[in-house]
Amino acid sequence: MPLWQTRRRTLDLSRHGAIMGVLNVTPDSFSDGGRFVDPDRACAHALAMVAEGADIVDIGGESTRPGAAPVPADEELARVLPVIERLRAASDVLISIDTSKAAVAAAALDAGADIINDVTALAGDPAMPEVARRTGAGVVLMHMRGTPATMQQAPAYADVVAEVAQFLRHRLDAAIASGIDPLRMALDPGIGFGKTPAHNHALLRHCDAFALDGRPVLIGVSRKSFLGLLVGSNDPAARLWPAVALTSFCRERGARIFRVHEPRPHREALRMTEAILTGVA
Ligand code: HH2
Repeated sequence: MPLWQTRRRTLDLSRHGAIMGVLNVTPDSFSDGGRFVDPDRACAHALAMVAEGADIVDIGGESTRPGAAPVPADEELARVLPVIERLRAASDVLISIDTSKAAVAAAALDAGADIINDVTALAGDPAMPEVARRTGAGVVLMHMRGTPATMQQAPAYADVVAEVAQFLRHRLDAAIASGIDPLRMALDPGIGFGKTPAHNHALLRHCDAFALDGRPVLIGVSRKSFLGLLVGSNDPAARLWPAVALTSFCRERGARIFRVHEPRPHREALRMTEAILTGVA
């Protein structure tokens, strides 16, 4: 029975999966860099995603695209805090902070965020586990090979599914050992983070392998380049339909949280898939 406890609310994901809408407050994110650097515009886009059915808004101030350079904490905070403050004042939606820095996570939680989405699985900053424990935030533990600067340099695995599952097992155990309630954790194989297209396909095909201890699995495929390869296009807009297909497929394979740029089509695919799976319209 996948329950996910976040700071203020518990999501019951047993029947319906959740949509996490992406809000990149960055000048350089790979698909929407620069569109939402103005906090009012960013907040308006977040509210539009909520109206489209986003259950969570994931706010990030540092791009993790392949080759991206790290951003200092004060710069990251200056990008995300005004947006979190505005969104929290305007809506009760769950807010997640996409960061691997403890100082950014702590300030974001103080400003009203509910979830820490950490692409380093709490290993990037030694102070992060304590922030997660003390605040009672929901936590996304994601697998990445290397760092965004290096991760796409010839990634190699003997058995990608087993190795990613083993990494997540290790990080989940470490988080539990540092005092974080297991019910607060969600697990993510990190599609595109140090993986070839074939690795991504294998991870998606076996995404049920990451539901360790019954924790909900989060999948983030939206607008990623491997989607364009199959449809023979470099245009991020052409990546929507393959991504929607994967939301449906991964829900059928047991994933429960979907990190996407366009909530409406993904939500509709999810609800249709769930009606078929459960026999309840
Ligand atoms: N993907 C991206 C960023 N954060 N977090 C989780 N848990 N899972 C993901 O797959 C994931 C993530 C990359 O996508 P995006 O935010 O659109 O781009 P950028 O990192 O360039 O801002």
